Amino acid sequence: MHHSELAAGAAAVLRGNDRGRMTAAAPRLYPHQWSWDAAFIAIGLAHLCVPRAITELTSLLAGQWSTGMIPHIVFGDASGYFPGPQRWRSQESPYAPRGVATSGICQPPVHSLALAHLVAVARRNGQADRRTAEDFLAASFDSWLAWHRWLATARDPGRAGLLEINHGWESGMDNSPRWDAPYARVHPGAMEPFERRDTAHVRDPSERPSDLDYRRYVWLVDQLAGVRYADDAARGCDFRVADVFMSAVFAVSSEVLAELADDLGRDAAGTELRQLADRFRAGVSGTVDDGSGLARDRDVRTGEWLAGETVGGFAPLLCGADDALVERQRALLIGPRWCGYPRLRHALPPTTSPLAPEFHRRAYWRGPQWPVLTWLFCWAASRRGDDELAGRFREEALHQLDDGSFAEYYEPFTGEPLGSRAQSWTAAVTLAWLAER
Ligand code: 9WN
Repeated sequence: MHHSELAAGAAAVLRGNDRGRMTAAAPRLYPHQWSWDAAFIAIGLAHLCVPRAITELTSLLAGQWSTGMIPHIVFGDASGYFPGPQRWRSQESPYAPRGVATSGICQPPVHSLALAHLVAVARRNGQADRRTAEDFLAASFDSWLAWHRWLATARDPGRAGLLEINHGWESGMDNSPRWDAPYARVHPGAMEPFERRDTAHVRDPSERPSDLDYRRYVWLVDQLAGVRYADDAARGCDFRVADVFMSAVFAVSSEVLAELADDLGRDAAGTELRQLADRFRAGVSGTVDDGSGLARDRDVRTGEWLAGETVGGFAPLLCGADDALVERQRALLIGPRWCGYPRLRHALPPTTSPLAPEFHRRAYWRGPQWPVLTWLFCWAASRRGDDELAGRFREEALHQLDDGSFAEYYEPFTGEPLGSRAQSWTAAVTLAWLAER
């Protein structure tokens, strides 16, 4: 497909999923606004219309809690997603915003990347776009800062430089093998019955998490809602894991927010954010297993390290680390256990190594390739000056996207599109890649 056609297709997906002030993450499967999706969507929208990209982030911030938390879902009017507002019961929490229905957990804090991206695009455009974006940056800065402060305190109580999550959904990688051991210790008891809606929207249910997975997910939602999402009480729920990938996102995102603080002359905030970046970068590096060279999550409830060959292990490549570690991880990522695995249709990071026993070529976060993750690795490579790798991933990703379906994820051996079609963040990163060429 010609690149202008691909760009037109991506723009049409974002227009089609536009619900006025928010973009549905996907037309049927995810008909509301998701937190990290919204950030990637704003990155794509910046190339179409800077004010609309700002509206996306403004709508997300309307869901921010008084603690600073940005919830993982801000609900729109659509029905058909489970768990919806009635199950989350966010309005029973004293910290939730009034009049906006949200979930009660969060997702990886990629938002500063979106903010920086849209400010850069707007500055290149100049004139009205520049003014609008700079005004938005100044007006919203304290909200993003509050989000980072909340993560650094409520989610890293021991100041270990690692963020703790209360639900696999917070990682954004729901059924990744990363969470198999901690989920195996979650034993749902009697609970209010529910009906899954997700499996109605995909062709093959084996692409989605299992029913037992879902019982666990909903069990945790009920537990967290039961304590009204109070941070201290939530720490006692059945799942509590230090998430190394989210911590890496936080480190680099804090660094990017610090650069935006410099722009605004917010020196004290800049210093504080750089300290967070340092603390979390060190936290991430400290999890690396010498044998495998991969970073590891840790089950906070048992103290157990969660080793496994998943893409989360490349957290140091996202946030930066000492040269030797970056070199080692780079070689590993392009090597035969990962992108260089000979049966891959596209040499892009699979979510689990094809050589790992947990690998499953069609099952969601257990093997398929996700364009949005490729984009993150690409972004990180160009940030550290590795244009060779960034360019290689970008071109390979554009080949993968050439079918024009803008799928949620792709079968790594055949390139078959899987999950939702017309997934907003897939379209958004396509636009960002095309704009770079
Ligand atoms: C639960 C919206 C979201 C993404 C997540 C992805 C999936 C939701 C679900 O969809 O999660 O939050 O219902 O499966 O795992 O990363 O943000 O695209």
